[in-house]
Amino acid sequence: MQRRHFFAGAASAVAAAGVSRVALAALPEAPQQTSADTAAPWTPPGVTGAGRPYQPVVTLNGWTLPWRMNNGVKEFHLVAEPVVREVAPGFHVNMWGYNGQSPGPTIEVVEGDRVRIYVTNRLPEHTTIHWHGQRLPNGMDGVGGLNQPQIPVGKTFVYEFVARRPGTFMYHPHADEMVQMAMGMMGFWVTHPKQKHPLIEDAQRDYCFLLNAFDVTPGSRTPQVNTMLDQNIWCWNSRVFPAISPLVARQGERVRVRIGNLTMTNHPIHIHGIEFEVTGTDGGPTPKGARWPEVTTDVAVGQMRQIEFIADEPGDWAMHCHKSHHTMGAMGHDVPTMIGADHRGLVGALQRAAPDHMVMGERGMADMGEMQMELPANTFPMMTGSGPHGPIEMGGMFTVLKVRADQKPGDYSDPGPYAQPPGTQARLVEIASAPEAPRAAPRPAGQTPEPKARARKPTGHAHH
Ligand SMILES: [Cu+2]
Repeated sequence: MQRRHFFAGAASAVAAAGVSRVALAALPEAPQQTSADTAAPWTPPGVTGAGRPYQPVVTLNGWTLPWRMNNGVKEFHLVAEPVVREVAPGFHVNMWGYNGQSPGPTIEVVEGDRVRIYVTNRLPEHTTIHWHGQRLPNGMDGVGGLNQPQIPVGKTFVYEFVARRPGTFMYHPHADEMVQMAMGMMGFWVTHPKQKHPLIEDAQRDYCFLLNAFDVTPGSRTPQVNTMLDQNIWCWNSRVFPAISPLVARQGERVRVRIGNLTMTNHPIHIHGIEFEVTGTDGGPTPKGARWPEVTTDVAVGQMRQIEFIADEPGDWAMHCHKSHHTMGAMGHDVPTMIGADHRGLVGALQRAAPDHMVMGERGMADMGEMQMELPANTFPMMTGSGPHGPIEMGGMFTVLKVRADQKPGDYSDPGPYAQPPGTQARLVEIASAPEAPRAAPRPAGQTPEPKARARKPTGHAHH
């Protein structure tokens, strides 16, 4: 219900009315998703168990768009529209997306499929869709102005092409891109191989998500669309930890994770506990001789990486972007570093002048993980999430890979915290008194002068 409140008054109401019910009746249904939970993998109608031609993908905190078959063509219907996305429980952001959500639903097809996609524009401005990475006729590539006229407000365009190569792709507008992507318009596309492919292994779990980011001023609900790099909400599929679903696997399974980056900066994606290989990109499957073991892979802007590993180590393994600012919620970037500052005696005076003043950061920022600080309404805290051993102090591009021996095949439910075998956890060491660590002898005062930094400019002028 909430998603209708946004922009309800003006443009979108007009836009929605512009698409007549009669015209839409001939089109495939445009299913809507209101939940931000991870949906179960979608099975085509009439297909059961082993009859399914592929292992379906699971979109983290997303869903797969159902299609209908029309004379041998798979028909889809995307509706570009304003949505309200639950980025974390209690934190809602006004976005633009598709069929009720940002990101839009994942499109999942098989190599060789003829695909027809209707795109209805219920945004307050024109749009298009570009099918990133696909081989297709030039007129289907979706760059507004170059390949096609823009899709006007209230109108429906149709795209049609054959999914010519298997792989990992995405879709997004190529119209007012800076605004439309900053507002959350994007989606995933997976094309499964038609038959056994020498470079594509069978995986028992196949996850996908997009890296995206927003700049939402604390207390507000609509992203700042002109921000280039200083976003404060770092998401996987428009969700932040602890609201990102875990990746679950049964011990010994081959797990594939497909990741696409539609932010304005790169993200080194790191998984603990296993080694993986990059088995494909948006350019196709990676030749076997060009694969090597990694625990972190950088996903640059506009790139997709498909990684695979055997989940052979049971446990709860962190999986996150390795840029530490990207595993945090909204923070004031202008907060001075207070480590080592002694606030004693200052608090009373400061609070008389500014009753809300709070002393923080003099021991580091970890206290933020458990601080019950009053925040403006609809504001995501800087550090959050807790585990069986306390606050996790993360808040953005972070989730957990959960590997269990007893997880049922095909069961994606969260098995809860990992029960570590007794004696296998780092523990407190009880010692009577800490032994002095050997230290370098202090330098006698005045004996060795501090070296002066000396830099020479190319002009030859020396600077001290
Ligand atoms: Cu990052």
